[in-house]
Amino acid sequence: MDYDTIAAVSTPYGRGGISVIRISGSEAVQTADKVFRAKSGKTLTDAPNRSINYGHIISNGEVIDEVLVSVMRAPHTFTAEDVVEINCHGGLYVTKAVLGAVYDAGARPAEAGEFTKRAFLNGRVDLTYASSVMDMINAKTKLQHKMALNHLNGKLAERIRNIRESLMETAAYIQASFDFPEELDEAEDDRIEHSLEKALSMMDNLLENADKGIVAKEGIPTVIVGKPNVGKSSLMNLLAQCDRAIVTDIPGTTRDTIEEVVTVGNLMLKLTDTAGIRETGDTVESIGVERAKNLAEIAELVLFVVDCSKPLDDADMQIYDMVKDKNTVIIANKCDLADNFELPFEIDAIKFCAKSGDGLKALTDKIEQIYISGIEECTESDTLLSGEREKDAVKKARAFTNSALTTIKVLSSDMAIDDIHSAANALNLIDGTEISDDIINTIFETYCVGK
Ligand SMILES: Nc1nc2c(ncn2[C@@H]2O[C@H](COP(=O)(O)OP(=O)(O)OP(=O)(O)O)[C@@H](O)[C@H]2O)c(=O)[nH]1
Ligand SMILES: [Mg+2]
Repeated sequence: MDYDTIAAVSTPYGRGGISVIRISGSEAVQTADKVFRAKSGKTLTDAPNRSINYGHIISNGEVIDEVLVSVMRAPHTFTAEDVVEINCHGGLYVTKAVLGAVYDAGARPAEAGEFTKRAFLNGRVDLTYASSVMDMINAKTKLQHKMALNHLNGKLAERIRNIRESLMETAAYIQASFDFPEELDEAEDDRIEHSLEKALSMMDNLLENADKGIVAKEGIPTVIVGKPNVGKSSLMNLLAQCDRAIVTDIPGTTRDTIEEVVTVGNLMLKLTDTAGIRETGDTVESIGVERAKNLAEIAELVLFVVDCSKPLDDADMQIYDMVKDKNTVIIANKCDLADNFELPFEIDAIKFCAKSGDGLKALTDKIEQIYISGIEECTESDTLLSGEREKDAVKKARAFTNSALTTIKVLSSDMAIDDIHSAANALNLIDGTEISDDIINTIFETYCVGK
């Protein structure tokens, strides 16, 4: 399909050695020719495919920069369109000036993710690839990198394709036995059931591990709880590596919840600092305390902080009772103020000092021990669904397949065809092209401009 010609800076804005300005579309080469003067005197239109050309960018008769320009012709390019990439100097002014010249020459500013969207719309990549490009760019941990790479390599797409093909073959088989009953053996009903059951089990396998994939991508929902003044916000700041939450020696400093995504070893945590849990007459603080309790209930991981320099009291024990049956790590904070201490918990505590960071390695090891083996095994051997959208699609497909199976068992196989088709269509939402513009736009909206 022919789209208009778009351009954007594909490298981060700011000072850098070089900036890359990418132009894509049917007029990409001609547009670049309007601003480029090659040292050789040749135009880019005459330049060989996949060549790098040295010269200058000229705007209104003035030389703006000395550049290298690559010419890549359709269809074997990132977008499957003609693509020109201008490597100019990486200063803010010069980058903007070159981009401005390209716009003046007729290109339109690219929207966020528009290059990848074109790659998808032009059929060069499927949706699992397109939606993983940003995961690759955003990857902060080894696990996220591995997941994104698996998707880029097409492993998820392949699994989805296998399930869909198996469903479509089954539907075709049923249709044939309906159209030509004399040519097919009725005993083949078993085969149909077996093949649907196999599709179901492949989907179950994807769903079983979906949450691990989502957690690895979005961060483990984690909450820091404890009494006031034990050092919860100090722990938050230590993990966030910045002064995210206010820390004072006044109990009750934090009254609302504070969220930050942090990296701990090879994992990412969606971390929430909360108000210290205590009985309080202060209306605002008591709302904060309620929030803390609710979060402790729903969090996947709890970091329970106590001040080990003071004897523990009933309030500590009440919080302990609230969280002891969850994935809880107990942090014996302020160990710098305690010569020795004993804690009355059945779970081992980590000796910690949020002020100096002592104990951070032990805390990282502990959290990795809880999560990483499970997630790593999955990413190593398998392909994980990494988003709610994908998970919902498999769930839908599973429900249709299940209903088809019931229909075959209770009624007859030809009545199950519609459900089998619906199951296959639901899987299109993951990798296919038959999805609505709304969904496509939501996916690419989160992209950065230039990708
Ligand atoms: N000596 C020492 N002081 C600490 C440590 N961690 C925190 N503190 C101090 O303890 C006080 C309370 O710290 P915060 O991090 O605000 O405690 P909090 O649990 O968030 O308190 P609330 O928000 O009131 O619930 C501050 O004065 C911190 O500097 C530590 O490991 N050692
Ligand atoms: Mg606090």
